[in-house]
Amino acid sequence: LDSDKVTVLFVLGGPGSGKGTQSANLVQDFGFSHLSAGDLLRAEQSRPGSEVGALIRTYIKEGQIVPVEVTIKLIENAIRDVLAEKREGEGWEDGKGRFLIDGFPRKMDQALLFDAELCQSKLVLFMDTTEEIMRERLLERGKTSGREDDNEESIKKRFKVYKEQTRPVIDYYIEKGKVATIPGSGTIEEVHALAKAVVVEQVF
Ligand code: UP5
Ligand code: MG
Repeated sequence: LDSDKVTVLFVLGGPGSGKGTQSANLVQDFGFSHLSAGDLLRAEQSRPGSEVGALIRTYIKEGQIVPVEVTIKLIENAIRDVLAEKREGEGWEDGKGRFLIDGFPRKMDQALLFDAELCQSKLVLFMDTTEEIMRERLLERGKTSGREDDNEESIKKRFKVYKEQTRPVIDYYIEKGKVATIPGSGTIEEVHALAKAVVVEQVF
């Protein structure tokens, strides 16, 4: 990807930290294209004829991270689809594609591959809150979400994988000076205001 034409922000944080919610808010504010790695995987899982659907399902239920080749391909395709569509139509005012990638990279191999083969992200928004709050939110959502991983057992596994595999990715980007930590325990509106201010200050 041509980094003059594409700006990528990652949105990271634990399960239920508000990545999806705040990404949607930032799309409203700034017109990013929002790509949720989890949503792309869930869509691929239920696509008839998918060769990796069954594999994705097992990984998600177990809270494990789907092999990097699968996920990075889905993200790359989604980015290319958006770029192709924008070029045909009106496009962005300055010709730049701006992407918010939520829930990825969540393991070091993903981060290294994306940085080396696709592009360097401009900023990482780290949604920071406590495990207690995240658990409460996920169990509440689980009453209606239909997500196969919104149950006590899967949530426990997701937290473990987050601590062991995703925190090191956040630390890696902290070392590169790319991380803005957003306190994520307040109301959706409060967290939104904090996230919006960071993007205004550091991206535009
Ligand atoms: N909510 C949000 N903010 C709130 C607030 N401030 N106050 C009160 N409530 C708030 O929010 C979760 C819930 O909390 C919602 O009901 C929301 O209304 C409420 P959400 O914004 O959805 O949080 P998010 O961080 O997006 O939580 P999510 O459950 O999506 O996080 P995960 O990281 O667990 O899920 P994801 O979809 O990214 O990944 C799922 C699985 O896919 C992974 O476990 C893994 O198995 C697989 N995966 C990969 O293998 N590779 C990848 O690269 C990505 C995913
Ligand atoms: Mg999400």
